[in-house]
Amino acid sequence: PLSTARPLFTDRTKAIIWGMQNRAIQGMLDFDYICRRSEPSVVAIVYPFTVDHKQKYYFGNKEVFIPVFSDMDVAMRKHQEATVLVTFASLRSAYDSTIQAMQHPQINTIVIIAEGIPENMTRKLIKVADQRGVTIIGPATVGGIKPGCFKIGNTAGMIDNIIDSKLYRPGSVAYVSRSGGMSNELNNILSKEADGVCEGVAIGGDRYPGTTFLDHLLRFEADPNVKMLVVLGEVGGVEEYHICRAIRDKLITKPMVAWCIGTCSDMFSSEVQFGHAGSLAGSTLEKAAAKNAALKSFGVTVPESFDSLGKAVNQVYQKLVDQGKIIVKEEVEPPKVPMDYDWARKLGIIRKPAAFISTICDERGQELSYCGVPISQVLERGLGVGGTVSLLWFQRELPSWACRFIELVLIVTADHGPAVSGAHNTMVTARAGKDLISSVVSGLLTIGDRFGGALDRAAADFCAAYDKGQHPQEFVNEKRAKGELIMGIGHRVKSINNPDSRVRELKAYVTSRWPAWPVTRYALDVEAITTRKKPNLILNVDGIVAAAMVDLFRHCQLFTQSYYIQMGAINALFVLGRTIGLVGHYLDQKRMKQPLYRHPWDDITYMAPNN
Ligand code: Q5B
Repeated sequence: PLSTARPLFTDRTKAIIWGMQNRAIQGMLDFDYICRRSEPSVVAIVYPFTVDHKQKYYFGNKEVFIPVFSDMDVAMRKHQEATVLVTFASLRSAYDSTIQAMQHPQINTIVIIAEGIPENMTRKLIKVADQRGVTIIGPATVGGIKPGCFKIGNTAGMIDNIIDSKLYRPGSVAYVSRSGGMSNELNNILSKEADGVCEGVAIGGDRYPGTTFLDHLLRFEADPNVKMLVVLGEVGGVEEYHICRAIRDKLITKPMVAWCIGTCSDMFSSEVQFGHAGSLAGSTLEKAAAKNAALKSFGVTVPESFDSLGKAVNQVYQKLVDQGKIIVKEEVEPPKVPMDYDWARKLGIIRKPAAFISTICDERGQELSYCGVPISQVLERGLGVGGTVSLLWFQRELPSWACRFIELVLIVTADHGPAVSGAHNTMVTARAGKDLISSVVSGLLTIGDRFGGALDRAAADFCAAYDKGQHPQEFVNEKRAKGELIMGIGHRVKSINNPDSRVRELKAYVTSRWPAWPVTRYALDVEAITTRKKPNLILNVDGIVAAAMVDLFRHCQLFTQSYYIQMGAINALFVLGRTIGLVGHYLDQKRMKQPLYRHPWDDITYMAPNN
């Protein structure tokens, strides 16, 4: 039995919340603020799956920090002012955490939100609670609300709903219901048809609620601020008959309006289970219509249907006003709760320039998309890595011959042995004990004009010379006159006598499959001249890719190629391809547990400076 001597909630009630329920907690603090509470109602959070820390919330426009404890006992010890525990623990952990909370005499009220707790466990909880004088609201409840004092968790929804239903200040009507949704309905009805809610409790939808309708009605009967009672019952259980008995025994004397929902259950030939575990009529007695009739016979105002509940409330309320039992108070405006930025943006009432703009990828919806193409389509249509690169780099779906070329480039540039600058650096870094990213990055950092990074400049030079109709010989002469190396020409080990098979493959692909390849042709003409000077001045892998990419860009007529060249998009192909090899070299060194590398002295010429 619930004590009627003390109110469950006051404007100084402090609670501990079990569970990282940020939205619910912020909702409670917003409610506190519009009720003009001097301090937030939440003093601590218990969450076993974290380390102790502080979590930031708002109280009005001030930031407040609420401590989070992994151990409930510590939270209780440090916050002995807390008398209420609102537990969002799952149906699996709610039992243990409630039992643990009841070991602390400071806690006099526990609200259990979880649905689906086995009935035998709930009954054990109720027994322990009775022994210890603890009031349990729930399980399977949203909680309850006492305007001006305390709001349990998510009760009454968002702040605009709370303001609409005038829950920031007490009215004269107290209600009991089973569900959160129906409580919301009542909050609204009572604010329109009466002067609003004094207190409302949703006892929860289970067959064995921790406290019953009658428990709370007796509390409301004892509360001088409550002038009338509303009961919103439902099909299933015999709770409403207990109310009838209390009225008969004059334990409840305040005017009451009641309605049991689920009267349509009579229209079904078999038993119907409504939403709640407890809303199943085990006998005719438990049917909504029977309970409505019983309540009516005990003098309760029972409307014809739920639709006329508001009207019934209004009639009883008006009578109390006319009798002078309710003095209508002047309305006071609640303080404004600053709106959360995210919410305001969702409502479309504020705008702010975005810090970033992204035009290639969107992961916000149900399906990730690359430049507007859903990832499932990328896979289904076999766009491959080439197609993915074309979408994410060039914002277009390039033709299949172009995508295939990109893939060929990635394959042939993936590696060129351990001796090249990038692989060497990666291996040395790996052997120095560094991680994958550091090792790969140290290799990538060697990419430049001399090694693997000549593509963009080669593309720009071949293209400019071709466009101005410069003869390849003139181009070579001009470069020589300026003392500049021709980008994309020359190789350390490859030559016309030791041809680079990678270049041969790419050349074969371009010349046999592409609709047109004039810049590639131009680069090959340049090679014919430079190799006459020295056999290693071949069109190298950077050079063939660069020239072919200009042809590809031009033929696709999709973008200004110079723009991509300036941005480094062609070098990016080598970077991407070679990353595959660098990862391979890193893994290779680690796999073989290679020790720290130290360069041998006999491979270094030490020369003292001549003084
Ligand atoms: N000479 C690549 O040089 C290399 C000349 C030239 C006119 C040229 C050199 C070069 C341009 C940049 C370029 C990409 C440094 C190369 C790559 C990826 C790789 C790497 C791998 C992989 C090689 C000797 C004589 C000198 C020079 C003249 C040389 N290049 N003249 N235009 N381009 N090329 N980089 O062998 O008269 O004796 O003074 O900078 O395209 O990095 O596998 O290793 O996949 O990992 O060291 O393929 O060509 O020749 O500099 O000693 O020059 O030839 O002026 O003439 P070398 P050098 P002279 S692909």
